[in-house]
Amino acid sequence: MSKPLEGIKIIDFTHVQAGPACTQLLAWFGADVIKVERPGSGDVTRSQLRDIPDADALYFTMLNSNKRSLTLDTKTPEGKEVLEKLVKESDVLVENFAPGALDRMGFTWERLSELNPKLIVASVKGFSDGHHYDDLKVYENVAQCAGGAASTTGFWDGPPTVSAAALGDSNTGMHLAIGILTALIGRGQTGRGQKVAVSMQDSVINLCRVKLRDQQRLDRVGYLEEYPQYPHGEFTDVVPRGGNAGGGGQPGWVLKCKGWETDPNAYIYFTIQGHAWEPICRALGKPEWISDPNYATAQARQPHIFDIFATIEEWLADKTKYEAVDILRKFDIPCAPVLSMKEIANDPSLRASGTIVEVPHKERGSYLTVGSPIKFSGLKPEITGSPLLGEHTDEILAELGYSKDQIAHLHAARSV
Ligand code: CAO
Repeated sequence: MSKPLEGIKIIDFTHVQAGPACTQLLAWFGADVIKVERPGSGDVTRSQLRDIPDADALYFTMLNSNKRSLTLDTKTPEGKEVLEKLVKESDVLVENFAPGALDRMGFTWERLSELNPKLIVASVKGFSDGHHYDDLKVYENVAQCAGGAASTTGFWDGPPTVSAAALGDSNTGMHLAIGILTALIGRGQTGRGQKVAVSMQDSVINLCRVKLRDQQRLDRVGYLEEYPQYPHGEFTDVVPRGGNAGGGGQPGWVLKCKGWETDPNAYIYFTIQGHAWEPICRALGKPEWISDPNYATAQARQPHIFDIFATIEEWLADKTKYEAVDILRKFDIPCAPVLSMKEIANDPSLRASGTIVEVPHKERGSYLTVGSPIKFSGLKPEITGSPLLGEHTDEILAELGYSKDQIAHLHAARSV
């Protein structure tokens, strides 16, 4: 099966999570992704949170599959020369260094496009260029706080809360991948590369647009009827934290099932979708609620929505989360069990679809990783293990035209 990005060469000058998540995705779809790493140490995640002494950590292996690794000290003259050769032969350079680091290395946008006018230079930064915080180094949770996610996540009586989902990192990488693919199509039209920049703050804001919707509704009417604060609680002039309430027009909540006292994930998410009210009442054995004016409309239900959830929890008390969903699915009620990472790791459907995959690794043995969440009719991405540090250095240097002696000299000078 041919891969759509075959023939696209990418210099992967990324580290930690935001950049590597982007280039890994492009590698799955066929691009030749060359991860450029500092000799001796490499990407810091190789050694962060190790579970096996001296072997690459899962943090690294799960974000760098399908890539090749080239060690290169781009601060030495020889290292710069290798990078320049690579730039001339590549389609894309992706980086997520601290602001100004690439410029300090001597590889400004002007210099890179002079070396290769067709090159696309793609960057992740914490804040966008010109922003009053554009000098800051940024990690995941910083971006979640700066992008509006933290102020709107959690419970009203608790502090701003960050999500476990990598809204700042992997999400930004996905945005950058879209930018790169767009620039590649643009290059087909103009023959020229361009600079593509995505900030972590902007990427979080993009996912928080429903909260900006709510801010404007709150400004206009002073309350938000789908939040738990309505109608009994207080609203201030900012979007509050809504606990586990649904983000759209459908009230929902995380509800206890059988075993919740000992199992931290014995819960389901239950959504009270307006037009599903009748089947919900039938499923719960409460047919009298269908025509009761206190329950019949969403507006009538909202003042006592938590009493309704409490009644549903009584119904759930003798059912496991799986049994409950099996009953509710027959009534077309949108719901799902709250799944632990252990359950996700062992889920046969996720294994069958290639979303959770086991891949071999030269040092670790096999490990689990997340495969492509994007499914195609004409492409089944094959996930391979991540490269060892510098595993492909000699091979890549030879492809660039370096002789065996020259490669030996680069090693001796510690430039690769
Ligand atoms: N050869 C020589 N030098 C190299 C090199 C190589 N192959 N690779 C990196 N370096 C150098 C850089 O040039 C930089 O040098 P200077 O500081 O002298 O310019 C230095 O290594 C450190 O780079 P850095 O500042 O990017 O790394 P850091 O660990 O201090 O900061 C991070 C990490 C992530 C906070 C920062 O890179 C950043 O803010 N990136 C942008 C936002 C981002 O992507 N954050 C998400 C990270 S995922 O959670």
